[in-house]
Amino acid sequence: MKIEASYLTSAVSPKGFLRTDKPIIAVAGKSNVGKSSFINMLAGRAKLARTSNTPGRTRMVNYFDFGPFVLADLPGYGFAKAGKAEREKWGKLMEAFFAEQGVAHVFSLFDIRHAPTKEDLQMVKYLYFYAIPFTAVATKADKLAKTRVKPRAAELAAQLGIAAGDLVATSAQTGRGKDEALERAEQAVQVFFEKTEQ
Ligand SMILES: Nc1nc2c(ncn2[C@@H]2O[C@H](COP(=O)(O)OP(=O)(O)OP(=O)(O)O)[C@@H](O)[C@H]2O)c(=O)[nH]1
Ligand SMILES: [Mg+2]
Repeated sequence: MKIEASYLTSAVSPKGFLRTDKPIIAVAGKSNVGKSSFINMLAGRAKLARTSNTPGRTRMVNYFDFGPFVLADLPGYGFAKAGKAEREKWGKLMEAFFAEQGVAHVFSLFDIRHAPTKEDLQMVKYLYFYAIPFTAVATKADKLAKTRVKPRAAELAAQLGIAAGDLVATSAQTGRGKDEALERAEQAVQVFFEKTEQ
């Protein structure tokens, strides 16, 4: 799939949510896990989504057009420095997002090096509870020795309570997992249109 991605718009509140006929695929995960870098990898463009060493950089929903679908870069959860008010604001924004946007699919990101946090597990529970189809993505695979990636990915899938086949190991540095993730997105687009045609 040849990708021509471009920035669309950002939303700091539900008023700003994008109205589109295209399927929306959301990218979720804790702060600093590599959501924006993952989007840039899929786009084949280094600076489409803003990345940062400072966790909590993306505070709004950023939308990117990917041709057949729209990717939504979600603000990260588990940002240690966020105060209570900020966390509540984030929670409300996310609830509204999932309630109103009718997402076709979610890429749920986890750092391959770490055991899932309480919030990571909550995210997976949430996706199951609302029956939102998702693909788990293990980011920063380049930080492990090559031979460690597959066994660690399988272990992480088990920790998340999902099938090993539903987890893709990626690296924004090497491009590992890019094609597999794009295939997942393509499948999600197909399913979305099959559903809307019924
Ligand atoms: N080595 C390596 N570093 C990565 C990878 N993906 C992201 N990073 C680094 O991790 C840091 C955070 O990446 P971002 O893409 O900004 O993370 P994010 O999830 O969008 O963060 P927030 O927007 O703050 O929630 C940056 O320093 C990236 O360069 C990867 O695959 N490999
Ligand atoms: Mg980001």
